[in-house]
Amino acid sequence: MYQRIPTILLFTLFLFSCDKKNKYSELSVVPIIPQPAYVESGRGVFELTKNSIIYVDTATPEWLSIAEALAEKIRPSTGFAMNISVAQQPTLPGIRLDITEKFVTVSANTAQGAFRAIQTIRQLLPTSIELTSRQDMSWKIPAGVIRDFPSYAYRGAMLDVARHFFSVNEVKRFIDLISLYKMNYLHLHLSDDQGWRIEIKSWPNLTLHGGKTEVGGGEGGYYTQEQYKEIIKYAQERYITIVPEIDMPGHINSALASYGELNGGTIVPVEGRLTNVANSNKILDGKSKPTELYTGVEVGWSTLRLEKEATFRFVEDVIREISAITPGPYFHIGGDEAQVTKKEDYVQFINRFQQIVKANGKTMMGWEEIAQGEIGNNTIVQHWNLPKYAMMAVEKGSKLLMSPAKKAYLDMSYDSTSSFGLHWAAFIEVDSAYSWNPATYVDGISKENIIGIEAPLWSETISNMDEVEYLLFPRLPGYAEIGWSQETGRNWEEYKVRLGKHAPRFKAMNIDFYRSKLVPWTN
Ligand code: TNX
Repeated sequence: MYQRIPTILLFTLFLFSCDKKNKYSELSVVPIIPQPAYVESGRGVFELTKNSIIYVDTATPEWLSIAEALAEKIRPSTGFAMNISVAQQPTLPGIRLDITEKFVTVSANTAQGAFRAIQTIRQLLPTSIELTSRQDMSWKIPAGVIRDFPSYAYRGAMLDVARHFFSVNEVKRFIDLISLYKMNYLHLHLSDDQGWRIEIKSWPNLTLHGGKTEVGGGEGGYYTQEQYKEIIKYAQERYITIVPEIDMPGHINSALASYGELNGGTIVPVEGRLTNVANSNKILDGKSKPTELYTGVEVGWSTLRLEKEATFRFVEDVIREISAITPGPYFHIGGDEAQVTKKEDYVQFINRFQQIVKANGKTMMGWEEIAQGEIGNNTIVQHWNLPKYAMMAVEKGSKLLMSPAKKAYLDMSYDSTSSFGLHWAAFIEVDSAYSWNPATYVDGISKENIIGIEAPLWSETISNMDEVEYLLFPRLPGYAEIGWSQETGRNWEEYKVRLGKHAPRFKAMNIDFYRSKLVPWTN
């Protein structure tokens, strides 16, 4: 059966001959991250001029808004009008980007694919396309064909907005940065011992009290449900799905401080002494009494109270309210480092969370420890530390999301001189962050067991966008490439040269990146 594939066409009416040479005269040498599956250089170049027009042959609002997104990217720096016109063009077979002297054609069988292709066009155009002031220069793309498709379905990053709060605008900037590299999921860590960051209408004190501070004692903050919807919409327009996380039954002090009846007891955290609290028979203080707000960085000392009815009313209300305003398929229940929750209680918690998530129409996701529960085969287990939980999950039929701390944790310092980050798992230089394969990382696990990769950015040591960007860049493009590109031939020696050529693009985008000595940066 013949199915017409919608296309977006960048078309220049008149071609001016131009003597200024484009930096990259051949399509196959343009440093694109993530690397496309297939690139073939053609003859000549496509030049964007003031006469260029964007044609859309499928006049649905969704396709028109993608064409508009392309126009908006191009207009500020070129000063060109970039009119959009709806017209039928003969379609080309396959999902591809075809660049000739006259046309740049995007063919894709989904709007999402077209949006990803536009991120490639951004990288094919000169770096200055990212500037917001008008540049007087030529805008050429070498001719050729790019065919492309993702390796993994889930390609994500996580931002911890609980340890330090990040504003709606900061989250939008984060979304912009990950979308350039074709990532499609943003996991928001919305609660932790130090802060509760999303309005729950039926439990208002969670944010009014529990959102009041953060690590180091700053003023904290939270998103109203309206603001959360604004983040969702911004992400959706960039084909990014938000995964909300409420971390339970541990990492829950901000809720216990807000509603004492939820408190299953805590060990008073003393900085630097809590590592490896045994899972269990500790005598816990303060059951059913509100705790103090917490601004330190210890983990594993708080728990929900299993036997109180209020606990499951709370869990149901939180999951229901957030699920109702989350269009994506997943709800992440945390489940990590519940070191003062009794093992039997922990398993019961996970089983109940799973039922409640399912009753609200979502698929449960959780950190690897949830593999100890009676998890169903569509529950997603996020591997971060121990291979035994990854194996347990796969044996129960679950799929894994790969975030091994030694490789994929964006909050790990680059080396011992890094100004930000922790290093409990490893120092992660740019080469180490890039040089691993999710499909072979854990013995006994293979690609069919994995939905994809996520790079989490925990925020104990960072509190503003400059600091976020320093830890994200230049590692983020590498994680995006591991998720998107085919793994055959992946090699640091080649990648570092391609990455080095992105320095001017980072600068044009005002990204504060770490100038790793391992990368041959170009100016
Ligand atoms: C471990 S990884 C945690 C987080 C910390 C992080 C710091 C995981 C599921 N839990 O609570 O923020 O280490 O690197």
